[in-house]
Amino acid sequence: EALGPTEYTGIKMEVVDWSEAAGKVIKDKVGDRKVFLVAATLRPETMYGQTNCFVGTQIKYGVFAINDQEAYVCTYRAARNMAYQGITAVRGQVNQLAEIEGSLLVGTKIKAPLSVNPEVYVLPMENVLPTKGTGVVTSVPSDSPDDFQTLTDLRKKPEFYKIDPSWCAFDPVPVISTPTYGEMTAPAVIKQLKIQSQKDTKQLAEAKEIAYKEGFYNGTMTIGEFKGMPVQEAKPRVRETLIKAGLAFAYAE
Ligand code: A2H
Repeated sequence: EALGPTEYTGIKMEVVDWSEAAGKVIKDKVGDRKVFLVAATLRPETMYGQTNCFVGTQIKYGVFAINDQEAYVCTYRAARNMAYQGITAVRGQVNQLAEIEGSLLVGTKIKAPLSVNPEVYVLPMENVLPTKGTGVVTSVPSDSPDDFQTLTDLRKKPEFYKIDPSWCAFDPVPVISTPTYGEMTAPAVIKQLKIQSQKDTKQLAEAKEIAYKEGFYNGTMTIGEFKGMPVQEAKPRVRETLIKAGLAFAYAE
């Protein structure tokens, strides 16, 4: 664990269409507010390659009023942290409008800021921790081994995971090129370590470490405004672009 706080980027993924189950619980409770699932990421420069978003099916999420215009879906824990980071209208105040289990959010259609796939679906992931970030993970299977393996599992067994195959139809998008792994770092590392499923958590932790270091130190952007730039230089720039556009905010814990 790092010694200082972790500086995440909170990505605002606006709800376009609720799943039927989530709509029943949430629609009447949010007034005229726009609602966003908020994903905490350490890799804002990869947002061009989002293909979906993940929640934990057994995690309890809240819908929190940020102000009169917007509400965020995340864990209570994250909402409380946000209330002390100048993100909510009133400091320290958590205004929960609704509560919902992750399983009911699956199938919701949301916007994916900067992504070549402007709208993506919420899908289940087994290893989402309720104690980290917002409990919502945006999925970039080209560069995150966890995301790639989970997407692979879901595509193999959609009925087991109770999802519509069309929700996981978007293929990984090349975003970053690395000298060792080429344009699809995460799938290459998954293959190298012979990972078979998202249950291979030990090997996935190793894959995550390898892919993260390779992308950060040796990666070059292959898409977007900062195409051709080293990842280390592009990362803060993409983050600023997202924040200035109102599509993201700084979130620390
Ligand atoms: B990262 P750290 Cl492309 N449970 O974002 C499990 N994983 C979570 C989480 C939670 N509650 N909240 C966030 N995360 C994921 C992008 C990404 C990420 C890429 C490559 C690597 C990567 C797209 N997913 O993370 O323990 C989020 O996935 C590897 C470092 O705080 C977040 O960044 O280091 C990362 O884990 C935060 O993990």
